[in-house]
Amino acid sequence: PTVVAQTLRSYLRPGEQRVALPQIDFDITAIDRITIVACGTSYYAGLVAKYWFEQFARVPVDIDFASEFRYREPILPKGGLALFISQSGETADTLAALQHCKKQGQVIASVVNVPTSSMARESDLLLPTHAGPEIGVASTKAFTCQLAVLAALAAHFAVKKGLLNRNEEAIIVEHLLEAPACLNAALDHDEEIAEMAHLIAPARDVLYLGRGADFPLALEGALKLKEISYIHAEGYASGEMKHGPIALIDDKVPVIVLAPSGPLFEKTVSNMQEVQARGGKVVLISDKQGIEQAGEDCMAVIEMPKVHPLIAPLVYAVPVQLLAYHVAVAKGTDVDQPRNLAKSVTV
Ligand code: F1P
Repeated sequence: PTVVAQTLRSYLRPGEQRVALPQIDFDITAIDRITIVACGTSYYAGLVAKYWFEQFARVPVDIDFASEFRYREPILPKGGLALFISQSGETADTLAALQHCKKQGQVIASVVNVPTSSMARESDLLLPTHAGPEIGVASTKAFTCQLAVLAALAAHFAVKKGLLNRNEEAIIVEHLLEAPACLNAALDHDEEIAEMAHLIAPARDVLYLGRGADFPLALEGALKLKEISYIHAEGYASGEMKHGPIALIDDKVPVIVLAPSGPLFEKTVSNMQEVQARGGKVVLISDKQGIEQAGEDCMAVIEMPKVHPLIAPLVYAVPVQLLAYHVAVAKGTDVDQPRNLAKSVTV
């Protein structure tokens, strides 16, 4: 929460309730396509941002893993913005993709933890987080701080494009400033999640489901569990479950459902019912309203505060990170130094 608050403070002007980005020497309103490129957890932060840019700023977004992007022949629009996200700012695939886009005349923006990194130096627009170095290998606070920067950037685009008026901008800023307190409220569930971890630790496979901007959280939750507890996990868009993964469901596959209440909730409830009808054990992560509506037949529930959709991905990152952490502790794996993983993948 502290580093998310610091990050937000550097992109928002709380007194004036405005979004304030570093000086930009290009015309933001002329940008009609954004290409996001990143790896791992940073890629999932980018995928959340795709939803935000499209929803709030109505800018179409392409997104790709840097490890794919650099080996295909991507079609880049003239004058487009290429946005790179990286904790280290040194990931080889992401840096190579950045250099390719630069040669193609794209405006280069990067969201990095390290303002002196190679990616930072090559960018036209540097958007640092205030996450500081991660203690372990797996990216955690970098993710929530990246989301904080990207939410401010999406709001800035929307303001510049005239899609958010002064009042709407103030409301968005207010909600973003609530994020650190909501993250603290989410962290209060630490003990409860530690107990629940014993239900997940024996599993061989775990499925994570989410919709909209919370779908990338399902991917990130699955990645964190794989990275530090070595349990096979998959993240899916809730509505995609019936197109394949439903075949995996039985009483041995826990299904973690990330579903804040709201317009998409009903749909997710019917996906949960499909799981439960096949003996699947659901862990529902939702707010009070969602849990009252659909928590009854779940194996476990984790109650998040009710939050604005723009900050839900930041807040819901906490329970999925805590769950992965406690499952790893229950299994006795090395949380800070997971096998086979490098802090910065530079080859
Ligand atoms: C990307 C990344 C991390 C992951 C691990 C390996 O790094 O995939 O998300 O946690 O450390 O590298 P970065 O480009 O964000 O530094």
